[in-house]
Amino acid sequence: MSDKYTPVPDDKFSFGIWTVGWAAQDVFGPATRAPMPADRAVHKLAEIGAYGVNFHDNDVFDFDDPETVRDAKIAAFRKALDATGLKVTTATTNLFSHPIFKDGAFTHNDRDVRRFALAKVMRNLDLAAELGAGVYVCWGGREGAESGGAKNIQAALDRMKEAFDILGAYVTDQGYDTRFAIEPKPNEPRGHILLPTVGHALAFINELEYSDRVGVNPEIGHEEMAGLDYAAGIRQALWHGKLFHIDLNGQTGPRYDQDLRFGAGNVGGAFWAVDAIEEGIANGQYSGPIHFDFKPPRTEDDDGVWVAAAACMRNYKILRDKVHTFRSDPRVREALEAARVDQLTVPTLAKGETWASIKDLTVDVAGLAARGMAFERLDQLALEHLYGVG
Ligand SMILES: [Mn+2]
Repeated sequence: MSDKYTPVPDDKFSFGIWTVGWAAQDVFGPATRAPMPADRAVHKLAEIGAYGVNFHDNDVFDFDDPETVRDAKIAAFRKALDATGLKVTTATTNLFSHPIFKDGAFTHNDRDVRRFALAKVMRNLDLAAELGAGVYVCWGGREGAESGGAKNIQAALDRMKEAFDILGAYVTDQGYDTRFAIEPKPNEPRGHILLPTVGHALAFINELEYSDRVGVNPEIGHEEMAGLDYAAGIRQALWHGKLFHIDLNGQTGPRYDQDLRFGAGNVGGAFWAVDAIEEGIANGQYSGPIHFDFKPPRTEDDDGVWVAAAACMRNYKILRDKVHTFRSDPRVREALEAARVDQLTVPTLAKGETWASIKDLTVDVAGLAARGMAFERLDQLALEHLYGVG
């Protein structure tokens, strides 16, 4: 059955190979599903209407595969891409699974590990460029600590900057047009992770030598784990011109990283996230894929994996529809005006004015203080569109 919510490649939906490929091992028990070769994930994703994929080096080949095995697995991956027409939108490095990375990669206390980690990234940057990935995601999952004395945070930030400066020089020297997208997360697997939120990452990027090449990849679950509003994070990243990629999934408040399918969990948050992303696309500020980084729950078999993956795309299209009808509803336009939302785009000083123009200003304090903002009417209209009665 297909309807207007059936995904098509023009929707630019993409998935991490590791999402549908997750065998569902967790802290409390082993895998409940069989391992999935990358080429099978590519074929199945194409079948359900995806446009592209993102991969870690070790989603395609194992950490310790000999060269010949590595090459054969890359060839199978490439063959599946060619056969399906799926694009490689994004790539990334696994710097967190192998025990060598137990204290991180770019900020491991052991210098030998840091040097090895950078070599591993450079090698996969070559593959990413070969396969056409424009964005290279950097999730520093193990860059952090469980205890205060274990990590010199200032030195760790020096080393993190050094790593991005080295990688910026590498892609520049190779002539790649690669852009890096830092993915913030507050905790898990480490007790505290460096660059825990979009805001921390944006401030850090300002200190980098190749800062033009570095932006952010905000994930719904990660921001919500920190108790933050994802849509506001997306909008601030857009404001800085730094939204290079997005990781969509579902989360229910601050708890472990749930990685639910997109649209599950905080449904209202998902609505406003789509609103922010669609505005970024319409304004030409975001042109990347609509990317999903979720994990089919451990309860699901192979069928359940594809049900959940298809639902991510379907839910995005359903919410996109609802956002568009919300924004074009004349009652919403009236409500926005009543809430004076448009007035915020008017500069506080008029042309030619300075601070002196307002220093001795008097206003009707009681009158202004008494004016209601009419936000409840506006938000109720949003909810009614979301509930399907708008
Ligand atoms: Mn996550």
